[in-house]
Amino acid sequence: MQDRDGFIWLNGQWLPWRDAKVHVLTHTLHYGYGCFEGIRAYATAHGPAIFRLDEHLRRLEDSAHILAIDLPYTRAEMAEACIEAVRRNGLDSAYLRPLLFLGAEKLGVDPAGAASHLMIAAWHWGAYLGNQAMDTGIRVRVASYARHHPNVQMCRAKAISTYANSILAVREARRDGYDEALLLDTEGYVAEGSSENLFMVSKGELLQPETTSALDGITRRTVMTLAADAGLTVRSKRITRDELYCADEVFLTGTAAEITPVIEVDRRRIGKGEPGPITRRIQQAYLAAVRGEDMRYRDWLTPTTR
Ligand code: PPE
Repeated sequence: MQDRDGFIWLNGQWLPWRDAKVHVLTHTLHYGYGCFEGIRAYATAHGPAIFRLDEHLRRLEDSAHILAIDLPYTRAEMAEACIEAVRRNGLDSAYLRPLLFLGAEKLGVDPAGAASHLMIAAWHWGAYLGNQAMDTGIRVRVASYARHHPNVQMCRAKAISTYANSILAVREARRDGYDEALLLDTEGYVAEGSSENLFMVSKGELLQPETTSALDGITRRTVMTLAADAGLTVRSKRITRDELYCADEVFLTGTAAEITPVIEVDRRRIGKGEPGPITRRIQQAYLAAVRGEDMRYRDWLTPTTR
């Protein structure tokens, strides 16, 4: 990632890509305390546009608030930097990564005295789980690791430290020949994928886990709106793994993963073992919205062209 042309925004300055470095005694590097966002910009008929930028930046503010890390930039300043990151790097479509971290001013678990630093980078990132995944669907396994109990780590924050748990789970899944891991909460109910929220379809109804031990995903919220507008009912409830095995359809949602169909869970075929009709419908509606092809959702797009 480091050896590229382009520019990265760090603490209000545009640095050449290869010079955007931190010191080895950076607090967040040692203790994993910080938070971030993942945002996509899509090619539209009016040039590259960022999808739900304000919601993502608001969640970054919420994450910083939950972790009690000072975020020394306004939403308008961060939005401008995101727009400029797409523009300055000459991108048609992009993945944007703002990250708030604590610096090398001091070490020791208590971060008092370490300053906040914010970086924003943008680059081209294709299909998250591979080109085939969106089309033919993926195979997932339930992880042997549980997702955090809300008193261990608060999942509403998109905290860096959540991802050690995600990494353990995804490596276990890949080692065992699966594409992605699914984490249950500490009581055994479905929480989320290693980096996606989950939906299941049962008897024509869309069901999704409550987000006590999962990130309140923006793609998830988008899907709820798209589904409601398409006349589908969406309900949040506790979901057990056996309910999932018997679902008609399952799919994962995330900024990076977009709408990825799941065709197998723990070697049990889901539905007919191929992406189902409701999954396809949601996928098409999502892609039309992010590409600016559906006028009803144009407010979700921030143009990056002047
Ligand atoms: N849960 C987790 C744990 C998660 O990381 C993501 C996004 C979601 C749910 C979906 O949230 P949203 O993007 O707002 O719909 N994961 C980001 C990071 C992926 C990465 O590998 O890095 C993402 O999709 O951008």
